[in-house]
Amino acid sequence: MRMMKLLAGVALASLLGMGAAGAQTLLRSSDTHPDGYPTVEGVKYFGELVKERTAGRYEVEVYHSAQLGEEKDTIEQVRSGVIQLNRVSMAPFNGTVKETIVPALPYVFRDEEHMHKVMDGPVGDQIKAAFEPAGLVALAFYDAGSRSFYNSKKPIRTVADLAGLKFRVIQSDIFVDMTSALGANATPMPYGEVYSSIETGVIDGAENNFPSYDTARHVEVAKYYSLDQHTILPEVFVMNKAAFDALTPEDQAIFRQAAKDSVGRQRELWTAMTESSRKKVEEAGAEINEVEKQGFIDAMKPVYDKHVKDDVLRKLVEDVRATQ
Ligand code: GTR
Repeated sequence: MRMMKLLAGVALASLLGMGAAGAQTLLRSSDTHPDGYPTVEGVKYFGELVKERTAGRYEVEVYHSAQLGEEKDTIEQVRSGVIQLNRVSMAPFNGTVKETIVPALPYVFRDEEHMHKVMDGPVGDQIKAAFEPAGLVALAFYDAGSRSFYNSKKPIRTVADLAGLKFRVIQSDIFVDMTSALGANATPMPYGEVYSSIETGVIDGAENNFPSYDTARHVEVAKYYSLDQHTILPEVFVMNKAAFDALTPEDQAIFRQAAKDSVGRQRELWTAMTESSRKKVEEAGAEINEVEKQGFIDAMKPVYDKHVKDDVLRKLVEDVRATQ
């Protein structure tokens, strides 16, 4: 109800062309994370740059903390133009923008530096371009570190330890298949339902990076965090394509450059928060352990066989591997 009211207000404000003080056009962006989270701050910085470089003709407002809804819903909102901008994970796009499958594959990147080289280069450009048929312009990729499993029952050290455990996974078939390939059960569900689902025992745990594990307070209900680091999947910052196409070529260049400039800021904040969140969760009682990683890597072959299923994807995976 609260969300419906908010959305009605948003739609009305767009119709009236209302903006914040002095700005002619107000652009709305969604984020599931709380204020201060590196992705929220990255988009806010983008907004500051856009405002400055367009002499206040455009202003960006970030609706953080899932005020506009869960990621799947806000993706529909930005595709249909109810909101103009959105910062989300790439996992929920795996079914609609097939190129996003590649960075979501388990252990496809050797480390975060490798991921940066790939996503800042031609492979990243090809993945960005693939968003256009879905009605979106991908403006930037932001860091999200690596995702690992955490649960309320026990430390996971080998693949065998996962047997029978139930995990919430992000909403993507790849994550479901990855978890099944490891012998555990996967339930895709919205991020906002994870805490209570672990608390009530509907699931045993979930998978995420340290800043999400920390800010969503999942550490309170699942204290065993096992560093299997199955994916190093970046986030994506998108804009509704019709809204982007309506900009003058000069403004389009300003938007693209501002997004590019926000990446450095987001990455710095990300590195700092990964460290501070890790400390915070340890203080809150998290037990963090290493895993026997090769076993996890070896178990992933069926995920590649099933999802890397055409020449475009096969070539992209080869290009990722060949990136030094
Ligand atoms: C976080 C990501 C969010 C959201 C969340 C999830 O790491 O930043 O955008 O996708 O994971 O698991 O739903």
